[in-house]
Amino acid sequence: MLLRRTGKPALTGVLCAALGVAAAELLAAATRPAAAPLVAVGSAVIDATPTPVKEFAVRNLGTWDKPVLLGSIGLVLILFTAVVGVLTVRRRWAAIAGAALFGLAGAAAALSRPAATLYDAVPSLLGATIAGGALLWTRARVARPDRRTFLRTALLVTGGAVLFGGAAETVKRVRGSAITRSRQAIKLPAAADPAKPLPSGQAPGFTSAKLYRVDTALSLPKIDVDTWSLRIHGRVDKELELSFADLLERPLKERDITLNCVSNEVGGPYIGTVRWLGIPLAPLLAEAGVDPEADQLVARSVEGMTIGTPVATLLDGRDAMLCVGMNGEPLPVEHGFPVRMLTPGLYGYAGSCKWVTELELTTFADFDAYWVRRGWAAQGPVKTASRIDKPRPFATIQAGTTTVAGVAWAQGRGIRTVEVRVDDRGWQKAELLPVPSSDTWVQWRYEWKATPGPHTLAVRATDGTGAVQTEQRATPFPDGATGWHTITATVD
Ligand SMILES: Nc1nc2c(c(=O)[nH]1)N[C@H]1C(S)=C(S)[C@@H](COP(=O)(O)O)O[C@H]1N2
Ligand SMILES: [Mo]
Repeated sequence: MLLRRTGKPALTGVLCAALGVAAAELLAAATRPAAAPLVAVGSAVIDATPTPVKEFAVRNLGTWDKPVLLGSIGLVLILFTAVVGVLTVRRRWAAIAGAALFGLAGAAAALSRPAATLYDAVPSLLGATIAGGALLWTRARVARPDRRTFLRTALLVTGGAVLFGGAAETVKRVRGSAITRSRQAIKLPAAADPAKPLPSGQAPGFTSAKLYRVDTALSLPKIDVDTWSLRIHGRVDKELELSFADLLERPLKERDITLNCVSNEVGGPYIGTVRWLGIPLAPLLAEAGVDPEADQLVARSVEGMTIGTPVATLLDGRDAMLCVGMNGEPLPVEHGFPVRMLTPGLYGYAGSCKWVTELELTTFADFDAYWVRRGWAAQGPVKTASRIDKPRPFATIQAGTTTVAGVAWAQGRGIRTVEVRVDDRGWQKAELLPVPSSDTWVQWRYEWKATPGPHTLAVRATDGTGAVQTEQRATPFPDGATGWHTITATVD
């Protein structure tokens, strides 16, 4: 009974909201993608999410974190608009109040985005006006007992929503494929300073075609290379502004470098080695003339991420660069197309801003970057770590000699030794496979004479300075996980 009385108005509320959202999405897609309300609300929620919840999401949802977030927002939206639909039957003002709340939330979210302009409120406000108008228009029809009228009304609103939504989707598609085409058309010059050929004797997987992805971008920034530019400013003698073509005129460097995320748990997957092509940063900074007092370089991306890197790490001779290529191709969109920063030896959040458009020279005292404001360490040097990849945790393996294998990393310092421990027997040296430089992980292997029964395997690395990886367990927050990766396996 209750369901019958509330079902129709609830559905109508949801449909009218869908119509408004679709209209707002269409206007934004056609004029300013950054103003699209759904992504704006999602991004605002991400920014406001407390660090422990974010950590939990990255840990337990992996790359599903974004679909789960959008799904949850959708669910809240459906519940809210269903209630507004039901209230509207009784009171006309419920439609107006509901729509206003709805529009203001979207507008506030859009305006809270780092690169927002006043216009960004417009799509949400327009969408809310349409949703509110539709609610008032359907109000009398929904109240009537006859089924035909309701059906016709619902179909009309649904049709409008599908039409607007479809058009918005098409506009986004067209823009996306234009970016894909312009990316494919880019001819990257050969590196003046090419990567050394990889030393022979590596196992498969030393470098890979794909890299893990971690970022806060709910929709990938679609950047037009022809209008993109990089501004180097702040505490410099001379501001520089470079186009993509300007960058490509400079000598390029190609390197195999391991990148990893500070959020990676011990044994976790957020690490990978790929071949990067980029413009060395130190000469650019020399050209701009960095104020000796400026100890922080803040990289800003088009969607408003800020990543702060110690200037000293960019000038100490390591291969810090502005990358334009990955694995012989222009950067993939999800890895920062057209240009990202890369600072070997620092976790991604502290040195590798994707979709970068600004480099500002400042100080750590004057500016806290995005993750620092959320409690993460201001500087993010990579900690020495190691991982067992084979056998897999809880695997059942055959008795006899079996190869235990994995990786170890301490970018910049390099890995001197890796040791494996089986149960409580002592540490045994593993064999290290060759590496091109200290900026990549090292593959290791250990021949284990596996005897029947359950076994516990642990690994630890010693870096190039002689420091042994600590056993002390630490969570990823605030400056990177520590502890020995330990797995159990059963031998038949
Ligand atoms: N613009 C932007 N750059 C970013 C991030 C981001 O959220 N936005 N995340 C950083 C983090 S935390 C990491 S670990 C690396 C991941 O780079 P990848 O996704 O190319 O592997 O990008 C860094 N650069
Ligand atoms: Mo990260």
